[in-house]
Amino acid sequence: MPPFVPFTRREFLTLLGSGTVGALTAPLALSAMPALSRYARPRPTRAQLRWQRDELALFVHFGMNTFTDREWGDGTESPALFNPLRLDARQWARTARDAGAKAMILTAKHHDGFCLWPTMTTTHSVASSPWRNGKGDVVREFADACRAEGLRVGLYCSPWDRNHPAYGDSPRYNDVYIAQLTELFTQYGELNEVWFDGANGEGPNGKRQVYDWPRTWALVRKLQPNAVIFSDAGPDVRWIGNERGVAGERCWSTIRSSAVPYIGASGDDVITALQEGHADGDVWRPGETDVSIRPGWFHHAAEDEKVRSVENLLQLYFTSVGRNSKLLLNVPPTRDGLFHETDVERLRGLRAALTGMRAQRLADATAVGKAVDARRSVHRIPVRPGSAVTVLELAERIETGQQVTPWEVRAERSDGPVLASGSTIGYMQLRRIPPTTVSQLYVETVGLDGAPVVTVRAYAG
Ligand code: FUL
Repeated sequence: MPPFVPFTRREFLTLLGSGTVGALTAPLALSAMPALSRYARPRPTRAQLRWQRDELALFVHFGMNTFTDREWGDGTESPALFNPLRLDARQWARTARDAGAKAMILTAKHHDGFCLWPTMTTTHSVASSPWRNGKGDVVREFADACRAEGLRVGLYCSPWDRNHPAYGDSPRYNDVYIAQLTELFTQYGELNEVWFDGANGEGPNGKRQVYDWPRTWALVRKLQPNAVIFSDAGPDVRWIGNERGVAGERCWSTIRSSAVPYIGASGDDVITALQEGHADGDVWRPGETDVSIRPGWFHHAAEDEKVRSVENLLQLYFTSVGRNSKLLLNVPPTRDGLFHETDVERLRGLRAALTGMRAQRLADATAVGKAVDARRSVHRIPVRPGSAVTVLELAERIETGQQVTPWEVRAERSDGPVLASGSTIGYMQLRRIPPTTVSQLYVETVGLDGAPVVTVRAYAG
């Protein structure tokens, strides 16, 4: 956890003076200062903050399935099939950077057990393939390319392994898995995220593998202390509960850890908890929205006409980043080892659409707001004349936790028409509204323990 730093008086006065009009000319009573209990709430670590501020990361599903045209290999595939003749990880990284992504996560090993790096733990790897005469290392090329383009590096190494003979012999396979992760955590520089799913099956001995998550997480902490750990049960970042690209309309970064007690926990209550989190959650565990740009996670030529449109990608951004989540957008390389040109073009379009929207900013203000009572405050935000507002953006200063519930934006006055409302804000809330010409926005927020710092922006894009 970062050290506890309450507002200094100077910081408080700066906030009072920034951005809002009128509302702050009346001094905010000191009694409306955030109650101290606010600081007992969970807050993000530095790694979690950095992760969230990246907003967009690309997921790269690449491996044996790319060559067999499958989504889940069974582990019997011959390494001879793996030969991405034009593989160029710099093309992936440049595309990601140009799309505005700040990080990428590669499937170092998927469920079929084929390792994209020359591991010592099995011969089922790139070392047994014809690619680069068995001297290649996709993880190395990926990590180098990310760093060359200024991207952070993440890895996904599937625990479910349908090839390894030790799978199902739990202690023995757990040693193998730890050895694989140790290679990945020690040979490829700093990682910002390690991605785990709970996929689980039986080994050749007919027994179900029992994973050792405490040992696995301890290894990450020891070897990659700046990485966040993703899984449905966290501990740092939680799955958002679906692969459709949609976070809960209500979405807390805090969650009751008991609601998703272990990786692979299932049931409607678990999914609701993942989607929405809890206002009174005991841990800070923001949601990550993983979704593919195509129907499948791996590239299939038959899906080349089914790449999401720019408008659809923008919608995903609104329902993930714009709902206090982070977007992990999967873009699968082809058998050549390159992102397909259609995917590249759509990503460029997404970037252009977001940049275009943000360039047409009509309002921008950050403040505590004027206290109406201990928890309720109002912010009056001036809007530049000339264009109609079509998008509203609200943000909390999440360094000190997530506070706002609920909020409402009205046009012009406290009794003006409601333009948007919701129950959470968090890192960011984005809302499209019907084009509305206004001279000021009237924003009302209620904090859990006191008056939170809120940024309000409006766009005409
Ligand atoms: C799941 C896997 O089963 C899918 O194949 C894919 O990798 C997805 C991101 O995670 O657990």
